[in-house]
Amino acid sequence: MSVAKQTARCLNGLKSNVAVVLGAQWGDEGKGKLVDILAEKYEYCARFNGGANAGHTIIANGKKYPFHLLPCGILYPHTKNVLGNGTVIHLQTMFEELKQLDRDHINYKGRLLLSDRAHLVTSLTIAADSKSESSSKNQFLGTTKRGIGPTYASKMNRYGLRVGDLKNWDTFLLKYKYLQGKFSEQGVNAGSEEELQEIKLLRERMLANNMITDTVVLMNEAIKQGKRVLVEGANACLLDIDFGTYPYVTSSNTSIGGVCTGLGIAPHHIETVIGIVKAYTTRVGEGPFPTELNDQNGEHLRKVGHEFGTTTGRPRRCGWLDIPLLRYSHMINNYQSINITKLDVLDQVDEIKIATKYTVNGEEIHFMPSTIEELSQVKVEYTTVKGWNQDISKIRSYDKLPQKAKDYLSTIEELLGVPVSWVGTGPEREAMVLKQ
Ligand code: 2SA
Ligand code: GDP
Ligand code: MG
Repeated sequence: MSVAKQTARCLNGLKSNVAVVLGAQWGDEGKGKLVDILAEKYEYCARFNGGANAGHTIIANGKKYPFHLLPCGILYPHTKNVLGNGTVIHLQTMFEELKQLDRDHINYKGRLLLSDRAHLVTSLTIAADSKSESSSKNQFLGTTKRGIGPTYASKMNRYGLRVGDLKNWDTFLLKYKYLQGKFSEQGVNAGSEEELQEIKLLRERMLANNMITDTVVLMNEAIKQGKRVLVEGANACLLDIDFGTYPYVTSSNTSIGGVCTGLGIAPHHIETVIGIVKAYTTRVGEGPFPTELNDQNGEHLRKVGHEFGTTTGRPRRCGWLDIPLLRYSHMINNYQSINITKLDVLDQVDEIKIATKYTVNGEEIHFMPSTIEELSQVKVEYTTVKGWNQDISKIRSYDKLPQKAKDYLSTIEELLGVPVSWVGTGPEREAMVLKQ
């Protein structure tokens, strides 16, 4: 297939064999919604990173599903849903989420598969996260306190607990106790017989339902057989442990490289990478944010966009769209196209600003600098575009969008050099416009 045809075929993710959906900013762009929409056409939906820190919201059939661990393809009965080796799983949270599926009579038997290489989040790593965030000796990062950092740290330290360890309860017990000792050395005294009993019961359910498997083989066999695989990123590029605003980041590779290491699939299998870009910018937790609005405009975006954490309920910080940040994000992930989400949140904004340039001492810098000290020194230059002052939340086709909204989208395309494929006009599954 020619490169031109390949690109056109893979632009919006509807026809590619392996497509990846990634957050392009600081998270909460609306990844869950596009994953849910695309999953209708895919056989597999796989998470490669993160854990229950993520909050991916789907609004479908009049119901709201705020998923933290379950892949967003799970609502379709034909899909298989995978938590890959790069994820960190708190079993109690996962089974709690499954209760909503039970209530809605969504059968997930045989459709939820956990990598035997994925790591387990326990009360030990959760307690360590909370302790680190509340100690005055530590830098406060504003984590979700879901145990993510300490679980990945235990993995790197090579004493983590893996899902596969659950296959043999005696082995698991030994490893759990060993981990308890390790955390106790760090002054974290957690873990309990009660938790062990909880895990034991959940383990039995998982083994009875063949939920634990070698997902590396599963994914590669699926791809070899031409089955369609949709990959769901959690968190986002600027929260990546390597490429994000370190140390104000999460502890996984949230960007394209994480797909390969977090699922065990080779890069050349990936046909489409779609970046999810909110029509403005938000971030939750600490860390630099060059286009942040600490004024009425920021309040307006938070209120109209319901910008509160899906996992913790924390108010999200809001600001204008930031092109230098997105250019950097695009350099890392090489998006074939982007999905602009929450365009409707700008409906009543008279003048919309877009950050076009960062300068330091009058000199333009083209990308996000690598240190937060440098980032805090950047001056941001903006361009202003007129708002459309019209309710677009019921619009379902690109042609019907107001001209000024189309102009906003074209300005983003030109400044970023990436086509827009999808446009979100409201939170519901149906409120998505296909542009190309
Ligand atoms: P962690 O818990 O160790 O991953 O936190 C480290 C940083 O990563 C940020 N982070 C997030 N940012 C946006 N959304 C996330 N998910 C939730 C949501 C957040 C919530 O969907 O709204 O409910 O508060 C998420 N998860 C992690 C976090 O804020 C830290 O800056
Ligand atoms: P994710 O973590 O990237 O999946 O995003 P979250 O679910 O944390 O946050 C996105 C929020 O915006 C959710 O409440 C979604 O229901 C909502 N949402 C997604 N797309 C749109 C959209 O186009 N318009 C509006 N108004 N809300 C949206
Ligand atoms: Mg979220």
